[in-house]
Amino acid sequence: MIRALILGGTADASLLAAEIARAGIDAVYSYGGRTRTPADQPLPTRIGGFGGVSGLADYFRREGITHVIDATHPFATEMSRNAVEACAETGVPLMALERSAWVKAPGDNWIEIPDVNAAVAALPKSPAKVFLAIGRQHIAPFASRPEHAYTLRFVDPPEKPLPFTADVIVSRGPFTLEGELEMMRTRSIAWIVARNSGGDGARAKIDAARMLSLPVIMIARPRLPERLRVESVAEVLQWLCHRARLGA
Ligand code: 3Y8
Ligand code: NAP
Repeated sequence: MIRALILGGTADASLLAAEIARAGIDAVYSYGGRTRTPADQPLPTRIGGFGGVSGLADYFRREGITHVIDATHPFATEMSRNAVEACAETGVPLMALERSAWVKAPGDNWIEIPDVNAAVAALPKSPAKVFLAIGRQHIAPFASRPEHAYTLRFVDPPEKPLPFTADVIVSRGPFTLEGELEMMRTRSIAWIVARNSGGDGARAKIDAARMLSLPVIMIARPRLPERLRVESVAEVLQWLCHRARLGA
């Protein structure tokens, strides 16, 4: 009998949860507890960390988890690494649902860099209006460049003072091209800092930047350990059904 754990928190994970619920497969959906009101899921849902690799392995045993699907965001590296280790330790099969990175298209003006610190260094020398579309957790390094006028976008309103003066847009996405164009025009945004998340939920800002001929400082994805991975919900379901036929 299959009992799957979905490590979620993305649009793809929500699509997967809907298909798994429709197929009547026994599964649990897991959020990390990063946002105040995460989207409801059509599956039993747990919220919060497991307590590292050992906590995750204990969870598999306690809950009788037979398969794990890591559908977390490409930048949720700690969760993904823990899943690889806990699955190796317990022998529970792991499949990652990971969308492909965005690829620079004709007309894109990207400055591709490896991490947030390199993004700070890539900012222009003269003061500019910069849209930091990288959430809440990793903005502190930009305090070293106070000469710029920043617009931030968070899922929830900030709970504590920001490390630097900035305008904050509170919105959870997914975002539309029209909405991104409107926001960038009314705020006279001249630079965008983004992570190469891939997928459609955050792609609109990249398309808007191209249309407005704005430079994008694009943070590359961190490396993840080797693991089985697919890019579509259908392939995850095929994997689960194949495993069920094997009596896994
Ligand atoms: C808690 C679940 C859906 C899912 C929506 C996707 C699309 C919009 C793009 C911008 C970039 C950013 C951020 C972003 C995107 C989707 C998807 C995606 C980027 C929710 C969600 C959770 C989170 C966590 C949150 C992070 C933050 C990152 C905002 C739910 C809405 C910037 C990533 O305040 C915080 O602590 C927020 C933390 C991790 C990155 C950061 O470091 O701040 N996502 N985002 C999940 C959990 O608790 O397990 O609340 O319902 C999910 C989504 N975020 O229903 O359609 O699928 O990628 N999320 C980035 O790409 O850089 C926004 O603003 O343009
Ligand atoms: P992270 O840094 O990789 O993980 C830090 C710790 O948070 C993990 O070790 C784990 O705690 C807990 N955790 C993370 N995701 C979890 C999940 N789905 N279920 C249970 N515990 C989880 O994670 P993150 O980058 O902060 O992302 C947190 C969540 O937001 C994930 O669900 C991710 O899919 C979603 N998200 C992240 C981004 C992003 O830019 N990082 C973008 C969109 C959505 P323990 O070690 O205690 O188990």
